[in-house]
Amino acid sequence: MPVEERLNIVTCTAPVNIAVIKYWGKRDEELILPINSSLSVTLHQDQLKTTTTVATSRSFQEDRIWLNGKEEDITHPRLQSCLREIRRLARKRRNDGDPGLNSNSLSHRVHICSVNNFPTAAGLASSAAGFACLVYTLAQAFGVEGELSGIARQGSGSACRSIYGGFVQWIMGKEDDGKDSVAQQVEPENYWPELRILVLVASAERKPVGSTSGMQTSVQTSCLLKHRAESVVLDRMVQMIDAVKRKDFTAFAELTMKDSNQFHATCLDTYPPIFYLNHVSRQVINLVHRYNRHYGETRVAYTFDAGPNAVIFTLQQHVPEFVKVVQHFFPPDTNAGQFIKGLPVDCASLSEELEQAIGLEPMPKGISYMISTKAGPGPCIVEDSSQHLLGPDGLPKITV
Ligand code: 2P0
Repeated sequence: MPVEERLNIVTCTAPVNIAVIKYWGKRDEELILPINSSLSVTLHQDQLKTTTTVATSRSFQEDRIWLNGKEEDITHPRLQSCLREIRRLARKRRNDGDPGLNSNSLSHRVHICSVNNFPTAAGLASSAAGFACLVYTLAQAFGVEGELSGIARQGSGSACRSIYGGFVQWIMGKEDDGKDSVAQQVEPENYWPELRILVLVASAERKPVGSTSGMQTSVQTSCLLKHRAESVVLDRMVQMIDAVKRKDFTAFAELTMKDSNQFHATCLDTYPPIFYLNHVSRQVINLVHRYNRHYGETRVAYTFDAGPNAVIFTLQQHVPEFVKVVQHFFPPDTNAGQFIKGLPVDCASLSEELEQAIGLEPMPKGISYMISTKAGPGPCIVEDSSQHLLGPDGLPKITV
């Protein structure tokens, strides 16, 4: 029998998410249990996504994985946690006598191939989309249903929030075994259609300190982080969920900015300190506050993760003018490609009054490009079999 007839193959996509109440710090490194709850917005997969193909076959000798065209080490402990948990659930289903389960594949080895449609080095939370996609696709391949965020969490903490679309909270949980540390959808992706998101890519450099080791040092040394986890985040989660449910942009925006600032303050309070923001990030922060002050209302918000890129939240009606402002104060490199990627942005003019009110010195090429997007859905199955990343021989169609 040719190999392709014995190949069980499935392809799925999963989104990036951006936290507005940040996760930073673990109480259990192995299970990836956080010291505080967090909340994020899932970004639309039309702009940013991971695609993963999983194939199982009796003919495969060993589990293998290729990331962005390059074979990687499958023995990575976090990868192994996800594979082990999915296989455990599949076995449980078989033992419970589920007739719908393709139990053959249980003893088969897997080949996994995954690509991002955005640069990994741009610091756009590729591990969140990556592990969410891995777990979701493995679940399809092994016929596992039900709660998957607790498994994605064991790949990368923030990945549990990419299992759902829209507005998502990761409840920290209380149990030592992590069973109650799962993500839940707060509202779906179409709940607040006017909300727009702009990713301002400030630098394509890799971040100096990775999140995993950075948060470890913060937990060990920062008393501000301890205070944040014990006394700040609980109230903020309640307020943020309330702001989302009421579509109160002012409340949403102010909490988002304050939480980003406190996260970066805990990084500075870490010893030795961690700096994720750079001069471009600080210019974006100033620009947003001056823009809001000019209008006497909060029209735009920023948030920054473990890198210098800004993620901007605003309402649809303010996008054209704010984009114009960004282009004015960060004049693009005219030799580089398109400056605005993603959802189309209408043209707008910049008044002299607004330009003067902001009054910053322009920073040429400070931002290399921006991605215009909105909230989007959770992981999806790709039905078109021509999209599989693995060929009929179970090997990647494209390698680098
Ligand atoms: C977040 N970040 O809530 C925060 C804000 C970065 C800043 O989650 O060790 O890659 O894999 O659990 O999930 C980045 O941390 O860390 C992160 P691990 P992860 O999105």
